[in-house]
Amino acid sequence: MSLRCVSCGSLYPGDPRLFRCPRCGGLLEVIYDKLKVEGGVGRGVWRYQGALPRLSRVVTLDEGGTPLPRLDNVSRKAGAEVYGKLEAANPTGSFKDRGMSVGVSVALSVGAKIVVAASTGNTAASMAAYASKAGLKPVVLLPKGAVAKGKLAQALAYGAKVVSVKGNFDKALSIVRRLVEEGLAYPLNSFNPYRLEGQKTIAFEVVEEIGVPDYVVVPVGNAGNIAAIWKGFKEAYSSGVIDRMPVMIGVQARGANPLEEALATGSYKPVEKPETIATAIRIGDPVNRDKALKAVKESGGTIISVSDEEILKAGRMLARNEGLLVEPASAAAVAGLLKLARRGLIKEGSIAVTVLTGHGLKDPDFLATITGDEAIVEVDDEKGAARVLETLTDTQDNL
Ligand code: AN7
Repeated sequence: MSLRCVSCGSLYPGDPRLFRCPRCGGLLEVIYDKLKVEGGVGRGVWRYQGALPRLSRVVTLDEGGTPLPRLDNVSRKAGAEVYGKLEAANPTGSFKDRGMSVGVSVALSVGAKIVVAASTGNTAASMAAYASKAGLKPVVLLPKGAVAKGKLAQALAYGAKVVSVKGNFDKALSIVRRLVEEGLAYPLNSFNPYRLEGQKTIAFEVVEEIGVPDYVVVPVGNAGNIAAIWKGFKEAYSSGVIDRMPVMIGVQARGANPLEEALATGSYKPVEKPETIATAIRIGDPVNRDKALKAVKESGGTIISVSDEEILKAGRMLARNEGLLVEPASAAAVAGLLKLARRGLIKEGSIAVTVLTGHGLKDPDFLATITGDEAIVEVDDEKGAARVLETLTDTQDNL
């Protein structure tokens, strides 16, 4: 196992404490001498252990192996066959668990005692859960007042020390970088290339279940996941498991869209004050931008953005018409796909996978926004309840 710089191509031994290329400062990725992508035994992330770091002790909560239902209404609207990769089905309710299983195992292997991450919420909840299982102390740096309530409650419940940073996620991440440079803790943000290894298994699972889709649509925040999934497809291709590649579509929130802008203008500039209801992807300076931009360019894809209103609409549609409760960042993926379809950019009858990254229950404020108060009716007795049903049968043909 080695590390390769994605910017200058330099190669290094697989040192789990190397987070930047010593030559050019670029991001690193894990490469293997012997790569085996075919599924092994069981289900979930470690089914693909031939394509993951070999570790003496693996910390797992049986993450991965998530469902991939067909989204009938979204499909009709998009004029394509659309599936949703239900990452809410992971142990802490988001795709981060795939990465944390690998990342926390690596932390153990280097003898770390404290693990640290900046987070918009899901990384915090996930790292806290895996650290508690591993007997490590989790410390999370969260942007003050900008994390969905369920995620904060999760991180605290799993026993994390929460450091509330006056500022946004990007500031919290720059603090983590300095703490790590001082050797105070082992980092599990996605600049740690080992974490992304777990997340690439999303690609392997999709391939095993439905083959190679035409499009994979991924919400983009710090831009690690879209890069990880693309790496998964590339590895499946290079090992001969698949013979074609999907187009990668990244979706950012309108108020936090530095990568959409970078593609459109050809030059990268962070968004100083990112704003969106999708707090998970309220990130103005994505650390994995080089990997993500490379992934979408190589795949012939793009990065677009959607407004908060489009996110709300997609979230409501997923709940009301598909029976799926997802958080705003995940709804953004579906909003993005529908936007491209409206512009005629999704081929008729093609196959698309939307990565539904996190559970709706994590964000009660979002749930309140997509729920109408009129749905609750107070009654005193059976008669009152019967009247409610009668009004429904009057107005709709329910029976
Ligand atoms: C539900 O938890 O960055 O582009 O600190 O929680 O890989 O960052 C979360 C990101 C999409 C974006 N959907 O993934 C964090 C954090 C959900 C997320 C993303 C996140 P990346």
